[in-house]
Amino acid sequence: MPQFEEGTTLDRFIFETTKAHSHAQGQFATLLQQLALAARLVSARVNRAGLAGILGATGEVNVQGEFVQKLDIYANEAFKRALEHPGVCCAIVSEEDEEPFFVPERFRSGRYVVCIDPLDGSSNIDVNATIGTIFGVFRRKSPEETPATQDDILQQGKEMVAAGYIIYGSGTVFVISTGDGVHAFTLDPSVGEFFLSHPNIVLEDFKRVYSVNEGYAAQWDPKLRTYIESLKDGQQSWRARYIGSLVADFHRNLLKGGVFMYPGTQKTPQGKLRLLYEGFPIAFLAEAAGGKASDGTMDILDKTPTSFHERTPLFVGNSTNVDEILSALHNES
Ligand code: AHM
Ligand code: MG
Repeated sequence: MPQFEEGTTLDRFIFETTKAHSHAQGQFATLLQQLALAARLVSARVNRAGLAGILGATGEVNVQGEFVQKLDIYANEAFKRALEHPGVCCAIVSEEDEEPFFVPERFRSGRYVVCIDPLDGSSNIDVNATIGTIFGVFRRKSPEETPATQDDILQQGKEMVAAGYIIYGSGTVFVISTGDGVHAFTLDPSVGEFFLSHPNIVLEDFKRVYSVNEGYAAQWDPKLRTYIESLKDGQQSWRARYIGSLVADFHRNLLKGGVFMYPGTQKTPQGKLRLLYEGFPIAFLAEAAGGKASDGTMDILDKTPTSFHERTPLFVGNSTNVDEILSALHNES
């Protein structure tokens, strides 16, 4: 793995990194560059949102039955358009689309499958809080230039070859791992280029910070409730941080330490987050940064989805933090 200095452009990073991967060739590099292009488009639109009068709901609901904001639609289209034509991608699973989007016949059906949440945390758009795009990339199983199949998409998390997110906050940051470490690139909007700002991110050791929506505590497994209550004894200086935007909450913990949880509840035993385009990419990044991600029973990346929009509970962060939660959940006393 080549070493990179702060200030390296994302383009150069992509070029050097994909050279080092035997599976890469040109398609993988182009795929990552196209993701970065769509990220720049979405970032510009997010920054202009208030001015352009595009805030507010369209009145439609998405396949999850949730309110769709106009920016969700823009982001979904931007990523699909960027990925459909260069001949590098065969299928895209998006949170916004019930069925996978298969690259149309007029374009070459390339080697990769992209699973994406184009605009995560969209309930935060109207309050100007941080939102993000989450993506995971698989290599297809079927031959290139044939129509992609369901088996190309429903792969075990471990099969992912890259994952990342783009965070649209006080700045726009592109966080990526191709398996060798996690690197963050910050967009300089004046030149439209991402520059390496956080090379080789490693999750901090055990940290007394937790991120979870405690509003659902009455619905949790009592063992989790007992564990979270035990953190509040006033002796251990635990802090809570939660905005309700997975990218923002995870990014904070990635850089500053802490553990994120979205457990199942009595009403929703599988929680809320989607495995293919939320759980898998976040777990891939956490592991690449030396951490761990579990659904409470098994490692997230050991899971194999049986449907495109499958949900999963998620506990992710520093390994010691996650292990402590797992022992609390499996404590027999
Ligand atoms: P979304 O994909 O519809 O935006 O929903 C996912 C978001 C995550 O970003 C966040 O972790 C979670 O929903 C917050 O949910 P809750 O409000 O139940 O805590
Ligand atoms: Mg989402």
